[in-house]
Amino acid sequence: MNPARPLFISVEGGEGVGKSTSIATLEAWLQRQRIDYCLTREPGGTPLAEKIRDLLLGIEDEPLAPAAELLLVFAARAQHLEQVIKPALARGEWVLCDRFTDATYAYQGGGRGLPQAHIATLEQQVQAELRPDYTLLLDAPVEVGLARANRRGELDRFESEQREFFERIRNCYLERAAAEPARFRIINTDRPLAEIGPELEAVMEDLLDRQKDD
Ligand code: Z5A
Repeated sequence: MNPARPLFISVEGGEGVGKSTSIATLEAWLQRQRIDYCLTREPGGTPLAEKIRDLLLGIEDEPLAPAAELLLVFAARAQHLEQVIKPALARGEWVLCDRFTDATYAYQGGGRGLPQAHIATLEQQVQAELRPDYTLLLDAPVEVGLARANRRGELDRFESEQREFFERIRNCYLERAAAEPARFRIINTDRPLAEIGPELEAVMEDLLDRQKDD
């Protein structure tokens, strides 16, 4: 049962910051609170959007033009919004989304160097006024995240980029968080997991309290 307006929460960060690990903690917290929720991810979240994800992450002989990459990301998002996110919110469920449009600003904007204004135009066309209520930005130095990601084995098309690409992504995320402090919560994940879990839970308690006060 959800007490009030459902929250749309995105989880963001660069490579190997521990998103998957943290999302498991967040999901367990939602279950303990008996909050109805929808856990989903981008790119992906529907069968068609998952096919677009495969195109985006797979390594092919033909290089993917940055503009094509951007449009594919938003094509997947348009589908995901209509099929999953908006219906879940309409049912009163919280939405916990593993990456959303901040990732586009960070990867296609910061990483690939596409103009932020192009991204903002697509964001407005595809999402209208819909934005996450809160965004948890998991942050760790690039070398820490890359070392963790490398330990996982085979790298996808993004993970195969050079270190500078990931530095630009991290800087873009941190700039966006500084520009919108009411929406972002930054969690330092360059720490033992045992310290990160309680902080994530404290953040969620705070968001729940704020929602009840709305
Ligand atoms: N992308 C884009 O370009 N534009 C967009 O608009 C969107 C996405 C939405 C897929 O994302 C790609 O899509 C992504 C950007 C692009 N780039 N890539 N690749 P993804 O989220 O599916 O992929 P990912 O970034 O690789 O996330 P991941 O697989 O979920 O990894 P992670 O969450 O960053 O890390 P993890 O799996 O939780 O942890 C990595 C390892 O570190 C693992 O072995 C853990 O046990 C370990 N770990 C985690 N935390 C710790 C701590 N604190 N200490 C020690 N070890 C730890």
